[in-house]
Amino acid sequence: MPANTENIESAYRLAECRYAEIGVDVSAAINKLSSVSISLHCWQGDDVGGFENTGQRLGGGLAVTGNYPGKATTPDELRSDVSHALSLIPGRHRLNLHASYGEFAGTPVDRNEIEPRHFQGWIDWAIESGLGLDFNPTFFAHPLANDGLTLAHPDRAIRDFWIEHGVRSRQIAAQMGSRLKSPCINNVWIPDGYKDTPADRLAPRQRLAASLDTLFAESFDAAVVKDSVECKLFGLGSESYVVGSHEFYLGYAITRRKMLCLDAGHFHPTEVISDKISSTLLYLDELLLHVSRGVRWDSDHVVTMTDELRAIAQELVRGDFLSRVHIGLDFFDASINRIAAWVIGTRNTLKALLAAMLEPLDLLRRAELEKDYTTRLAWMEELKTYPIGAVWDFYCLQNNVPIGTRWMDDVRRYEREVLSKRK
Ligand code: RNT
Ligand code: ZN
Repeated sequence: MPANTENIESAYRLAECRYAEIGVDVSAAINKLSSVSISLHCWQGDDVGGFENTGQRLGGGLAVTGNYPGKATTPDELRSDVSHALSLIPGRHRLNLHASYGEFAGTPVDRNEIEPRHFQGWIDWAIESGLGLDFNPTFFAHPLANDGLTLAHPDRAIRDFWIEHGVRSRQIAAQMGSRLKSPCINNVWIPDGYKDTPADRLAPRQRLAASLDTLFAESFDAAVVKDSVECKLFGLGSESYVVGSHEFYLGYAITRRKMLCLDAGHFHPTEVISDKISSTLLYLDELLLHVSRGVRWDSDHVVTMTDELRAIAQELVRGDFLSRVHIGLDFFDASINRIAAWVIGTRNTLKALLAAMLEPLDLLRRAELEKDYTTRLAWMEELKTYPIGAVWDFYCLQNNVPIGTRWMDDVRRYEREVLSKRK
């Protein structure tokens, strides 16, 4: 049977009946899904390269592997690639930019010199495309970050350089938020740490807290910019100690009323962020998620439909947290078509949210309260093969984006016509 409009609609009607039987309103779920915006990370499009053109290595414990042809090398190419990816994803979303993606027109502009005007092209394009923007200061891929320390550096002049970068980044984020009339989340992640066992674990953390307090001193309306801080367990070259650990930033975010960013790839391999959402939201107003996938030593594989992705989505829906949790993506894979990577990761994230929105919550909660864990388990397992795909296909149809893997036809055409012509 072909996946034409008629068949997709009738599969949807059947699915609607199956869900209605267990008290789930499918059209309400679809409505809810359409209100979720995912922030696509610009850096999947060019292997975290940016447009400073200084020839600086990536560093900061980040590594991108693969040499798939056709990566974006200019802001216009990256915008065109993001637009292409967005055209294959249902819903209205956002773009998450790094400071190193400014438009510097060939003149070197150091990190402590960036200004809103260097991001005017992105702002104009976002207005035109109806997208929100998010932002990140870039504390890596720079000579003053090559020894693996930035805001926690023992040298005051180097700390001040990076503080100034953070201050300017917030001003740029504020400009984005006010021009786009949608708060811009400015997320601070720094690579600071040590490869081997430190002699002093305390002083770098004291310096980091002080640097952050200076960086955040200027106050902005939460309607234009929201600050977030991202923790990490370890990185390449910071295996033994990371200054900005989970405890560090949890404490910082609670006492300074900042948003905490939980990256799914930044914890021990059996530790999951899905279990941290309900706890941290008891003490924080909002969270930012970096939806990613850790694989062994890497924290940034393309997001697939894992148990953890589904659990994250379930937490957001079950706890009614969608208005307090901002969903960003964070992965970089240079071994596959980069646009496909965005499409796969974003569609999966939306699909996982849809699956969570289709849960018969009353039924599951009742079983749990009645200590009927047998029923709870039986239903949780059964739901995994409920007709989620039929609802997803219908949602794609409704949103005028390709059904199933048909989006691959568009990606292949774009690859032939655009990507393969790039040097
Ligand atoms: C690094 C953090 C951070 C980066 C981006 C590029 O481990 O996850 O979010 O991935 O800033
Ligand atoms: Zn991250």
